[in-house]
Amino acid sequence: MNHLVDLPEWQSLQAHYQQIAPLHLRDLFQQDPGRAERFRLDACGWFLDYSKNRIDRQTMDLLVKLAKACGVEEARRRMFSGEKINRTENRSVLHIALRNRSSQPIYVDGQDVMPQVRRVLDRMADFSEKVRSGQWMGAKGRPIRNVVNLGIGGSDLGPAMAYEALKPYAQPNLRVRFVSNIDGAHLAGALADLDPAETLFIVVSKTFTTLETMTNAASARRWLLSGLGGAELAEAPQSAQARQMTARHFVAVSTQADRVAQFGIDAAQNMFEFWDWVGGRYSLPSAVGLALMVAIGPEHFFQMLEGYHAMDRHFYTAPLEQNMPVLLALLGVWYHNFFGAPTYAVIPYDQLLARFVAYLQQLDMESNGKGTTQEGTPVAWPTGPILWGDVGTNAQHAFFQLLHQGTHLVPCDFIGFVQPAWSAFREDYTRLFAGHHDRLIANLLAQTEALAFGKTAEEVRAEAVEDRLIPHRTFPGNRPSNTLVAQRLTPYSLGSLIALYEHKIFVQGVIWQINSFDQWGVELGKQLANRILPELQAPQEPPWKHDSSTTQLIRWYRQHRSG
Ligand code: G6Q
Repeated sequence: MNHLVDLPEWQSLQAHYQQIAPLHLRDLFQQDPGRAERFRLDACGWFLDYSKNRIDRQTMDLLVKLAKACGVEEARRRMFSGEKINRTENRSVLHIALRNRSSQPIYVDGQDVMPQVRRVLDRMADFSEKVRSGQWMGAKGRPIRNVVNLGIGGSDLGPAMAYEALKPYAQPNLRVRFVSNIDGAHLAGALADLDPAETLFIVVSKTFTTLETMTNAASARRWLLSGLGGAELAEAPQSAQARQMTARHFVAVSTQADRVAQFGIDAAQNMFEFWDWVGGRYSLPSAVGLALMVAIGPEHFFQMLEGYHAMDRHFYTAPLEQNMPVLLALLGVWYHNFFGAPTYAVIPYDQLLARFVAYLQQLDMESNGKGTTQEGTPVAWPTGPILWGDVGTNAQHAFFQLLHQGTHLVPCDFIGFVQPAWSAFREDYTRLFAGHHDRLIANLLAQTEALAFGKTAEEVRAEAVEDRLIPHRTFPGNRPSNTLVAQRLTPYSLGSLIALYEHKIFVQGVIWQINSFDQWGVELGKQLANRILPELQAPQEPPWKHDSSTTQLIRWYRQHRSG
């Protein structure tokens, strides 16, 4: 593989950067009246305006040439055809199969995976309908009213984010909660007002070994058994009675049938399978989305898959220069590698997307937070950016000060919708909350404009501002952003939005020559905690194997934990 920075396309971009860097967006807009028309793209119901970027036509040409030189088209083909592109784990990367709504087969090791994907989706739909209709009874013969998802990372963030985003679609008489943290406060808080007789737990873990999830699952089972059968039963989870109760209140989502069975869940009946070619952070459209499907119903879940699939098709078929994920990826590379911007912010102007940034943080930073190339050598260029953000307008009253007048360049993605999600369901809200939405969107648009064009000293002076305050009230502008708008936040638009970012991240990983699909940093965390845990709990001080700082902290904890 050619060294990225030695590619002639990279070097052309470096030279071109010298020409673009001194230009202001004010000049770029003035010089090119057709700019907004030129730098826009429609795909899968999303309208992208990327004209407020520090680019000209040549920038985009050069960036697309870079993508071609880096083999983005070939990498895309290899992913979609099931080749084992996750080389460090020797796995295919086929989240696109989970939402393949066409009749096209998709092969892994010569076997079409689509029949098993459809079979699991059918089982999920069947199960969801049973819970939603009250047909699925708890051990005391009562219908389920509460669903608690136990999982962490990729087994939590996707369904938790999408549940919040699609709440207007959720069945009102079902409470759905997500518990991830091993901090007992999370589980305790989620269960505090629930009746065990009406509560169903979905234990989601690809490996079924993750300390947080397994600890939460064991405690949830104790809570259930003690609530239904008393303290003694809670201490005998493998007894026949306990197993019967567990079967009515616990289902699992995993790739590991044996471990699921060991826990006491009937793997044949009550386990929903997924596969090692689905990475945790890409797993929402698999059985990992079961809690979401129970909440919003199979039909809406399938609409979300349609949205994903539409963006998959767009990404697969559109030429690079008209390919939304590719364009977003290239603009990201432009700022990250040429302007040296280490972070970017995502600001959804939609309260229902409150968890979207946290979700994207995992997707992006776990995928591309790598310092080793596919060939095993250290990278000689910055890779995965730091992603941050929050919902607008809240973010405006918090960190936007830094975006406008700080010393860092932070490119932003603004996301908004023409209509509020609830307008499809609640006519009374349209009346009661009239005016909110236009004000929300006015803020979004005003921010992108102010970031790009700023406010000159002359403009401030014209407002009769005291001379000494003029520098403080001047806004440099020239701060780039993308604006993404869709009609309404729906299962479809959410699915296509997620796929947009998934593929963007993939393209960047290809350009940076890293494997976006492993996560050894996460694995390390899992092992380290398991090593220290027995040392915290041992009755006698164990022989110390750590550095002096860690040893001191363990000792201090041991000395104080009984107090
Ligand atoms: C995601 C990561 C990680 C993973 C969690 C949970 O891509 O691999 O966030 O999802 O560590 O793992 P389990 O599903 O195996 O419990």
